[in-house]
Amino acid sequence: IPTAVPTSVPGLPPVLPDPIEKQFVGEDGKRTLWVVFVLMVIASAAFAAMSWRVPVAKRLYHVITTIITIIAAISYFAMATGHGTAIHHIRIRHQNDHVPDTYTDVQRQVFWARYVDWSLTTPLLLLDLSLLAGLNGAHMLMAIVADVIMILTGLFAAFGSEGTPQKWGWYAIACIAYLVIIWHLVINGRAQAKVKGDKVASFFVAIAGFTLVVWTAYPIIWGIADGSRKMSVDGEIIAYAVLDILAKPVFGAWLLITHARMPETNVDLGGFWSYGLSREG
Ligand code: RET
Repeated sequence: IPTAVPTSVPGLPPVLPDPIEKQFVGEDGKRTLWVVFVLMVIASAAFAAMSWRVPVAKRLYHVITTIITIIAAISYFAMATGHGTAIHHIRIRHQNDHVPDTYTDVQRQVFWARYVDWSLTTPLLLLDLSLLAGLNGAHMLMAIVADVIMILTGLFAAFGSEGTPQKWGWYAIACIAYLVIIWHLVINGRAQAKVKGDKVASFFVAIAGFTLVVWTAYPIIWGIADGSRKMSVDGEIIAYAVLDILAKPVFGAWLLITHARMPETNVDLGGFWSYGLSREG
């Protein structure tokens, strides 16, 4: 049976053969996205309910933490329904010794909705930690700006071209920004937390240590999945799902429950936060 060979029609773009490899989301990935969406909704409702048990003046961590899981829920809804995703075309070059190089064309699905989520939620997670430590405004702002740079350059890396300095260049910049964040948490955060007393200091070391371990897994997963393409799209979804649950609902529950038991963790923001409260009586 003769096979049809795509030919170019004069005046139209050339017809290319089908890309050799398609890396798209499968059933397991989709199911995982829906499960995490539901968990994020439940966490948001639980954190909101916890906030109603304390006076408005003491709801700062509750508000920040609830916003974090609400944003994650929205992002997971988008991804589960097939939004917030783009197809990234990659041409992988195979270097051969004696014959000309060959190429594999790959289409991989990249969920950019994650980066929108992370660019909003990771600064809020850092805000939670900075307030807990009692970090000053200058250090807080630097850590948060480094964080936004890390996520945006990570997004550029995810869509960077293979075989050029682009992809790994952006990745390197993102990693440097991440080191700035670690510096602020480990050096400045710890020093400031000590000023708030031993109890807050040891809680800060525990929860910031947990944060560093979980956060550091993200660039590792990225390197395996998006960097060297050694993990399927479903594998990537499942890995990030586990990390997201640890970084948001588990982190949030730990922070809010400890906050309820440890009055030393209170933050007094004064003016803005208490504006209007005195009139309510
Ligand atoms: C990227 C790739 C580029 C290099 C680095 C990264 C770090 C990402 C991190 C993400 C944390 C996300 C969290 C989400 C909340 O649920 C962008 C993967 C360093 C640290 C905590």
